[in-house]
Amino acid sequence: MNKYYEVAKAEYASYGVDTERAINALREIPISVHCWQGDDVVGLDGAGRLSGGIQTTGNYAGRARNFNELCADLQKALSLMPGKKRLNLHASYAVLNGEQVDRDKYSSKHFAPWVKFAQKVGLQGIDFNPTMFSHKNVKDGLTLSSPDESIRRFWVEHCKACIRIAEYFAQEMNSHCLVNIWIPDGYKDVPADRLSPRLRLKQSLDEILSIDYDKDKVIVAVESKVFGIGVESYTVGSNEFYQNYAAQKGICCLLDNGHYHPTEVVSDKIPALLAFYNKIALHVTRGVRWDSDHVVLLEDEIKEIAKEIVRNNATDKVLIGLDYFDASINRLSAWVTGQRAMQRALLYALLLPNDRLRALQESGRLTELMVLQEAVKDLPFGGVWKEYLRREAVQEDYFSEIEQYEKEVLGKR
Ligand code: RNT
Ligand code: ZN
Repeated sequence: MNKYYEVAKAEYASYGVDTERAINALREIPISVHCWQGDDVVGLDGAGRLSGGIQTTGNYAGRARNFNELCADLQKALSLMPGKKRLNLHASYAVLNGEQVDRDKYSSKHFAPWVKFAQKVGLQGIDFNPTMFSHKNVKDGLTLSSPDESIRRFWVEHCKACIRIAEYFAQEMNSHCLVNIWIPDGYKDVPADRLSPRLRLKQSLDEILSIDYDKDKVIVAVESKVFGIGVESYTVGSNEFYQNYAAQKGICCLLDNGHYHPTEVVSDKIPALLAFYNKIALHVTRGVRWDSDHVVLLEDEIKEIAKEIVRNNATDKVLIGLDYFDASINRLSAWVTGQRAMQRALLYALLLPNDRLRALQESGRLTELMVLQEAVKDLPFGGVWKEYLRREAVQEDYFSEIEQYEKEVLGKR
């Protein structure tokens, strides 16, 4: 035990907080680590460049260019991340080995190398995302809502294929697989018809969900968005559209905290949805002025998100995934910094005297509630984090190892 922890433990105990319990709880909360931070969301299936209203900026040296490089980078980054981890894959990371096959025909064999990798490095499960961007069949910016029937069908088939692959992941990993549907569909300028694309999207989703799949193993989610680059005026998959759709069909909503109006917060949406849904999925990101997908840092909103998960005993209900991509700094460092920030936010929330705070609110002692909420901000959180890292057998300093990896591996690419 480190000496900082001794002090922290006693201080927290004086507020009625059990640090041991917090550490043990944190170890059990899985975080799904996105594969796409490693290669600037380019993918392995030949698209070459990113499109669909999302963008990476920067060209820091050492981007992973193939499956082996991505796995090596990911393995290194994962080794520096404490806690339980899952792998969040996009369909564009299919390992095709030269085979001429399009996304509507992808099958489990194209992802078998990822299962092998996930098992080798001890991941808890795999989550999956159909990739409906960076592809020639995104026609006029549309996929599942396209008026071109052959385009719409192609993407429906792609999503069905993804659900089947998800069943395979769930089977092999012995853990559920979240399939998250996000589409870039929308218009740069004022459309003449806002309803028809949504009706087509609804029809497409109905068709996708009509296949027989194991609903305990595969959790299908829909991710809404307010706008994208070049898609500023209208987004087919809006919040209201997907939330109603998910409620009606008994599927899951995925909330990406970069996807709402600037003063709307996901932390407040979590308890709203918990009143209706058994599962909620998250894409944790950090938007700076827009949905910029900056690396997650320990900032206020991430703490609020973590509080809502912890306070509502929803660590099993809220599926936490990361979604950011920074190409301007060392990509491994970006990965680790963001994952650790999420873990720190969760630990911070676990270390609050949540029952006491709630009791103050419920009994209307709001002056005292404010005073206590301010006081706990000064508690020695760092001492508990240090101890957690020690028990997880990862160093506090991850930068030195990454710097060395940069010299030995990334620098030679
Ligand atoms: C885009 C969405 C989507 C993607 C990833 C790559 O705005 O957030 O989730 O970022 O799927
Ligand atoms: Zn997202």
